[in-house]
Amino acid sequence: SDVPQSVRGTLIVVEGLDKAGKSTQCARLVENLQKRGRKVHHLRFPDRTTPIGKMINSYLKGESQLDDHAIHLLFSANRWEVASNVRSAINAGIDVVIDRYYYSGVVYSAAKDIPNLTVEWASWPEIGLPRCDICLFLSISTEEAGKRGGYGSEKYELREMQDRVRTLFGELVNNNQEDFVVIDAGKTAEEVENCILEGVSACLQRVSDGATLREVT
Ligand code: 2DT
Ligand code: MG
Repeated sequence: SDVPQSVRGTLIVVEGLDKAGKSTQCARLVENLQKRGRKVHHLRFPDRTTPIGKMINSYLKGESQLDDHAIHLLFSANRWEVASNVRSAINAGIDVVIDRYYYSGVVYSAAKDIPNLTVEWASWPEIGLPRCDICLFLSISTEEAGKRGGYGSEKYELREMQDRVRTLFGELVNNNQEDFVVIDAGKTAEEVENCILEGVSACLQRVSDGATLREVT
C-alpha cells in the first residue's frame, strides 16, 4: 500500500522449465500486487482459449500434427493476437503478469534441434512485441523437477527435450542479463515468493522513475 501506482503499468514475465512453480508464483505475485493497491492483469501463454490457442492445445496433446515451423508461428501469433491489449493495459496503468512469453517461444522451438529452426530464426516473429520490464526466471534442477511428480504427457514433456530447453534457457539468460532475475525455485514457495517480490519492487521503482515500455528487438 506504500508503493505508488506508477503512470504506466509494468510488464512482468515469469519463465522457467516445466515444474518450476510458475503458475503458483504468478498467482501469488498477482495477489501481492493487488494487495498493494495495484491493478493487475494475469495472462499465460499459450492462451489455449482462442482459435489459435485451440490449435496449439490440440498439437500439445498429440491430437493433431503440425510442421515445427508452423506450430512455432502459431505460438507467436497467439502472443500477437493480444499484443495490442497488453500495450493498452500497460498504458492505462495496469500491471500485466505473464506466465511464459517469447522466451519460451524461442527456447522450446529451438530445442527441437531442427536444422534451420535456430534461435535466430525462432526470434524473428517476436520482434516488435511489447518487451517485458523484468523476467523472473525460476531456475530448477532436473532432479528437483523430477521430485515434483514427474512430467505430464504433453508433447514437450520429455526428459531429452527438457534438458535441451534448460541449456538454451541458460544461454538466453546470459545473453539478456538486463531483463532477467534468476531465482532459485528449489527453495520453499514462500522464499521464492519473497525473492520475486524483491525483484519486482526494484522494477516497479524503475518504471515509476520513468523507464519506458520497450519493444522486442
Ligand atoms: P504450459 O505447460 O505452460 O501450458 O506450456 N511453449 C510455450 C512453446 O513451445 N512455445 C511458446 O511460445 C510457449 C508460450 C512450453 C505448454 C508448452 O508449450 C511450450 C510448454
Ligand atoms: Mg506444462
